[in-house]
Amino acid sequence: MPSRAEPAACPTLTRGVYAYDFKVRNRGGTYWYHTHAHHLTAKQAYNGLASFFLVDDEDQRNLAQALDLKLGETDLPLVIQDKQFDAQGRLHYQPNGQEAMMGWLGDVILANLTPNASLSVAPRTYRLRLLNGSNARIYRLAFMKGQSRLNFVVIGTDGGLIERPEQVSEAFIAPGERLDVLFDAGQAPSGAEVFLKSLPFDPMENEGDAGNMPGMGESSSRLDAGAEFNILKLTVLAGERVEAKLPATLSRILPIRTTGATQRSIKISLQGMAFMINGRTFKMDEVAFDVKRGSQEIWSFSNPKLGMPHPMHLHGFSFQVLERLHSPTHIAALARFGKGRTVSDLGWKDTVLVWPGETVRIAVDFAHDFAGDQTYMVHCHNLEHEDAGMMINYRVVA
Ligand SMILES: [Cu+2]
Repeated sequence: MPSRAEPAACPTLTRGVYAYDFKVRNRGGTYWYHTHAHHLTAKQAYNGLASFFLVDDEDQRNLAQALDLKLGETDLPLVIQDKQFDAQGRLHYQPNGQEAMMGWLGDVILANLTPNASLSVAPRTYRLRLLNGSNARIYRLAFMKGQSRLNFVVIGTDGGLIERPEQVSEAFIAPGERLDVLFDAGQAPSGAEVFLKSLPFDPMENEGDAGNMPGMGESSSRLDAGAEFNILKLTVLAGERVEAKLPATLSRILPIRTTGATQRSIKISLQGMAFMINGRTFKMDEVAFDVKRGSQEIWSFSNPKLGMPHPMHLHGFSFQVLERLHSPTHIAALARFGKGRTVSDLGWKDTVLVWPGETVRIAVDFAHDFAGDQTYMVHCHNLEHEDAGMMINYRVVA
């Protein structure tokens, strides 16, 4: 059971200890945890109150064995973040009106808290467990050798391994999302430098009036949303090439039963200077709607054309992305996986990026074995949006 220790006396801070004790029921996968103090989430997470939470299971162990992967050596959790630093090298976080509304962007890209990160790699396959731990920045990931894009293989998303390895040459990752990928460093000659980069893209942050509010200030970041930059440099070492034999299947994912599922519409809107969900802004003690425990629902997230992308995140339940409708061209171009879905939509998800003009349909199974009614949240994982109230409570009732 959680227990609370007496806070130690401190002149400026109240310090305390809280021992969490809970059963991990998640599938194996790359998870993370972070602060969730309302109105303080963005600042606290930005300042470092977040970390990985890796869960193992049989599928994960089979994969590690098949590809001879070792955590910390050839299986590398990698959190990607953007920060701003002041002249003294201290973390800077001071959103103006514009940044509080659009989200805070950094101009120094960090991979595992390291600027200009680099790694020497053997000519073999590596697993990179990518986490977008940024407050607001979206990345369009690719591996580049000079001007050529090298393929990589997506093996997992937010809630663990997907069904089979999927080879791609780029993928989007939004704040809160994870993308588990395999990269064969042996496809480049020894001595080659390969960059994990974010390719340029239209961030769609200035659709309509959003982002053009007069008198709210400019973004303080010297690196615009959608800009191109390096994240991690891989230098391929000499050595014998080891070619991985990828398993044909990684895991089994049973589709959530959707016949007879309740349909629910989750509408994003912009009112004044705040983004809202179903016309609401977060109130701690207000429940937006009830869901019947054990039921299946199809939620349709719709984002108006006038606005910006929002990574929508559910607490309590992983979900499956069923369909993307009315996607912008740069997303439609990656929709190789049926029903408008991209590789980032496969498997079990807890966060899904919804672009301006899009409707994204997800299936959720609200089965759980906790006693009584349970309240969970759905919110935007752009942390400035979340803090500004782009969050609602929903209750799963017995
Ligand atoms: Cu948002």
